[in-house]
Amino acid sequence: MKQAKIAAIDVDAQRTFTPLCPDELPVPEGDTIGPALNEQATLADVRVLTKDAHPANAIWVVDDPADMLQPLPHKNADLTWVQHAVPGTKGFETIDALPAVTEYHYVVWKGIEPDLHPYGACFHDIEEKLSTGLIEWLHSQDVETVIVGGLATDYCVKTTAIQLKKRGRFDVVVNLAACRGINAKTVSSACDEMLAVGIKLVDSQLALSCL
Ligand code: VGL
Repeated sequence: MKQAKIAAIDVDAQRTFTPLCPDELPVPEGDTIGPALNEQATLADVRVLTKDAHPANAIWVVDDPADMLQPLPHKNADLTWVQHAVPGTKGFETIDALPAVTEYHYVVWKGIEPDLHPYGACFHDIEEKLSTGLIEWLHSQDVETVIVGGLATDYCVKTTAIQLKKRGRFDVVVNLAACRGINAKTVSSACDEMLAVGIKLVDSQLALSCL
């Protein structure tokens, strides 16, 4: 019989989402989650990294942060954001304490196309028609349980976790000790949305290791 495996997923744990990049999308304390991501990975058989990798001239880019979060008439780039996570810049780099990219078992680069700004790591598009291969790869590794951490709780962590649960049918645990969010209100509704689809939320390594 095949051994059911566990995967740990580090979602967008990049400097662009930390106070180290104040002109991008700084998430309070986003730079502090490296040790918690490493700890959760000790419980897993395979480790996955996802990274935003956006072109500087993407259609959703606005210069002024005051113009952010405006709806756009595009199915796969729904909101305006300031430029962030451009390959070759500091913001693209992973946060301190994480292993080199080549140490991961699988890596997903998200939002490379200028007219696609996905949040989840399982699909290149918001419409969820074009797979990144993540779900298929996890199935090929006999993964049944997925532990998710990263940035930001209320956007890419939430969407990735929900895709893994609904489209991959994995047991999904979001480790809030290894996540930080953009906004307390949207973090709270993200938690409600995740619980509503059967995702488990834990808030410490101890709780994670007791599951
Ligand atoms: C994210 C907002 C915009 C995230 C990415 O990684 O959570 N949030 N782009």
